[in-house]
Amino acid sequence: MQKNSALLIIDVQPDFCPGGALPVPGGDQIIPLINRLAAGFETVVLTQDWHPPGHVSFAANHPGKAPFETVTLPYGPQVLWPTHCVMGTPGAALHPALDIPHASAIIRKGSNLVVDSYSAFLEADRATRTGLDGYLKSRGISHVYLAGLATDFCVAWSAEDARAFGFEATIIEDACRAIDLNGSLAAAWARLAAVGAGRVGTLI
Ligand code: VGL
Ligand code: ZN
Repeated sequence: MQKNSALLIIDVQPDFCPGGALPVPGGDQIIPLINRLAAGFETVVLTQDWHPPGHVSFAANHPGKAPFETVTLPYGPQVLWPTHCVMGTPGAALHPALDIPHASAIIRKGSNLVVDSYSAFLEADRATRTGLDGYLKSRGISHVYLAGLATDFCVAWSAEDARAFGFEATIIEDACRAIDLNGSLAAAWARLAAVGAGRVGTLI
């Protein structure tokens, strides 16, 4: 892969895999492909969804609400999720089957008690940056390839923000899996097409 390209691996964590707290169907199946893809990139960044126990995105913190309902928060609509990726727990670790020793950065997101962060670049208030844009730009990266979980939430939001920050963005579809909640996957692909994000089956 060209030197100006980076692979961004989103939220490949046990809690998003079968047996985890918020399992994405087939979430673990993408790991061998991700390991092979990563070997072809000099710059690889991993993200971890990383929430405090009292996080605003957890249904358990909204009395009377159930997982997968939507509420309105000061920054907009928020899907309520089962409690997942609690910072420091085994479900929030990088998945142990990931084998990417040369990955150069790990971004943890969603640590603010009252703001979610699907995107690897910007929190859901759409204002607070994780710093990833600067990290990539300072290393001369202009094209971001994306893989991981879930296609229609954290991967899609990260790709949209990558475009907003001026990067080319390409989602590697075979290296992602979706939650697909009430049509969220089709909606995500439509938004991604609208911002000029690319979509490939696999690169290898
Ligand atoms: C994610 C729901 C809640 C994701 C994270 O990684 O796509 N989805 N938190
Ligand atoms: Zn989360």
